[in-house]
Amino acid sequence: MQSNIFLIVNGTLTMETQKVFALAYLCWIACLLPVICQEDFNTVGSTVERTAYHFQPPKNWMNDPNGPMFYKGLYHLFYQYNPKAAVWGNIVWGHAVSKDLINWKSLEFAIIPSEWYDIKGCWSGSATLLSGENPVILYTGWDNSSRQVQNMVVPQNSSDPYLRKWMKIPENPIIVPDNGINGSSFRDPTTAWLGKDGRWRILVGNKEDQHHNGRALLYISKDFVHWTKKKHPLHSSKKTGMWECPDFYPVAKLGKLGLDTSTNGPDVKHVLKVSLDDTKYEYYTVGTYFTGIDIYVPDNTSADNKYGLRYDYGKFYASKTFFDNHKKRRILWGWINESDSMQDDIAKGWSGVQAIPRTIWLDNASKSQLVQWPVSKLESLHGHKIYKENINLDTGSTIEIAGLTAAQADVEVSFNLPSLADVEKMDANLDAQQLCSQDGAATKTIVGPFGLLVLASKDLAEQTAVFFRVGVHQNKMKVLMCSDQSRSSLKTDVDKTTYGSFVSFSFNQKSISLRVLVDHSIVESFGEGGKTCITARVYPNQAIGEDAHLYLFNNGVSSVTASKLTAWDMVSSQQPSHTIRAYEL
Ligand code: DQQ
Repeated sequence: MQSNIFLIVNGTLTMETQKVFALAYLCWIACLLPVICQEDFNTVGSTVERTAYHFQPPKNWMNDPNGPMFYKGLYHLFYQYNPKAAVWGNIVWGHAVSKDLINWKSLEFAIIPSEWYDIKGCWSGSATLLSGENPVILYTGWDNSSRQVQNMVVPQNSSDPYLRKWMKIPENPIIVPDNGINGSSFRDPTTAWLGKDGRWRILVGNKEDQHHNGRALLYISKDFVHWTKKKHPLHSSKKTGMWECPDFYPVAKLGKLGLDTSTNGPDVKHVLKVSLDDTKYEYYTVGTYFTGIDIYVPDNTSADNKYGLRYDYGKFYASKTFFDNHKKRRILWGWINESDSMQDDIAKGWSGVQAIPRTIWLDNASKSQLVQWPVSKLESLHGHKIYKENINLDTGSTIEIAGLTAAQADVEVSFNLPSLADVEKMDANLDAQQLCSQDGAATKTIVGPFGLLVLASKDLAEQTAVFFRVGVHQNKMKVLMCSDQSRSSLKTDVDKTTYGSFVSFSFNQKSISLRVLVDHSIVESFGEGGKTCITARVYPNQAIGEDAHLYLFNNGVSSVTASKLTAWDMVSSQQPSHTIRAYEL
C-alpha cells in the first residue's frame, strides 16, 4: 500500500494529495459527523410543546422504543431515530442510559446503516440477555434490495456497563424472508425466550398477503445465530394486516412481580401484543402458551383483533416491554406520536416522545387484562404538593385547583360515586370511543361526565377533559373513561380525536380513581389504578406555562365528591442531550 509519505514532495503536499485530503475532509464533515460522531445535540428546538419529564431527544424524529434492558446497574433505552430531520427516515438506533428510568444521558448511536443488509435503515428490534448476562440485540435491516432481514449485534466490550459500541456479526443477515414471505412485511424481532428443549425462540412480525392475516412467525435456534422457521406461526389473526413490533411474555397469575421472558408453568399466563400497521393501534390478548407444540391460544375474554384490549386507548404505539431483573418487574415503553402536521413537526424541529415507563402486571382479580402504573421513581420528581379532601362537585361545577404549576404536574384524585340506582342508558350501537366523542365533556347525563380539566386556559376556551361517566351499555352497568381533546387547542390543524374506553370496575366499590400526568403537550391518564390508560398529545397555545390551569368539574346531574385530591408540581428530569463520556455519569 502506498504510504502518505510518498505524497509529500519537498515538505509540501502535492496538488493531487491536497485534493484527496480536501475531499476526505468534506466527506467527513458532511457524512460522518451527523451520523457516526453524533449530530449537534446542543441545538435544542425551543417550543412550548416540548416536554419536561418525558423521554425526548433535543431535536429530530424519534419513533419506536427499542431493546430496553437493565445491564450492570444501568437501564438502556434505544430508539428509532432520524439524525437528520423531524420526519421519519435515515433510521438509526439512538441510545441513552439511566440509573432510574427517569433521568437520561445520551450515548453514541448504537446501530447505524453501514452494510448491504441494513444500508437503507436499522429498524426495530429487541435485546436478550443470554444466560442472564450477555446482551445481544436483534434488529431489522432494510437491505439494498428493499427487503427486511433480521440482523444481530453484540457489544464490543461487554464489561462496559454503557454498552457504547456494538458490532455487527459476520453471519448477518441471520434471518431472511424465504419461501413466499413478503420481504416488505417481515420485521421487528422480539426478545428471545428459552424453551424446555434448551432452544431459543423469537417472533418476527409478518402478514400473510392473500387473506391479510397478521401473524407472528416463530423461529428457533440452538446457538442464537442459525435460526429455523417453524411451520406454523406462534399465532395469527384474520384480516388484521401487518403485525408490527410483536411482544410476547409471561405474567404471574398472582402478585405484581414481573417474570423473566423464559418463565412458564401453571402459575403463569402469557401476553401477546401486536401493533397493527393498518390502524396504528395496538392490541393484546392474555392466554396460554402451549410449549410442547409452540402455539399460543388467547383466552376468549377479549377480541383477538382490532377491537381487542389495548394498553392505551390514545396515542401509544410500537411498544415494548422488558423484564427488569434488578427490581423484578416488567416495564412497558411506548411511543407517543404527534397529532400535528408534518409541516408543524418540521417547523418545531422534532417529533415523537416516549411515554413514562410503566410497570405492568396481570389484573389478579379478573386475570383477563393488564394493569399499568408509572414507575415509582417518577415520584422523585414531585415538587410542591397540594392536598384537598371532600370537594363537593354539584352539577355544572368547575373548581380550580390553584397554586400548582399546572402545565407540569402529577394529579391523583378519587371520586365518591353518587347513587347509581337510576343511570343513563348508553347507545348500545356505539362503542366507548364513539360514546366519548358524541358530546365529549359538554354532555350531561345522570352520572357524569365528572373529572379533570387539564391544560385549561382561564376562560376554559382551551381545555383537555379527562372524565368518567356511568351508564348502562348493552344491559350492563359500565364506567366510561374519556379523554376529550376537542377543545385542547385553538389551533385548527391538529388532530383532536376524543379517545375512550370502558373501565373494568367492581360496582361494590364506592369510589373511582384517576391519575393524570400533565407535561406541557402530553396528558397521560390512568383510570382506576391503571386498568384503563389513555394518552393524548395536545397543542394548546393559550394554556401554556403560567397560563395553564387545572380544574375539577362535574357536568352530570348527580353531585359527586372528590374525596381526596393530591397534586404535585413536577420537577424537570434529565433528558437525552448530548454525547457524553462515561465519567460524566
Ligand atoms: N417502525 C419501525 C419498524 C416498525 C415500525 C421503522 C413501527 O421496524 O415496524 O422505524 O412503528
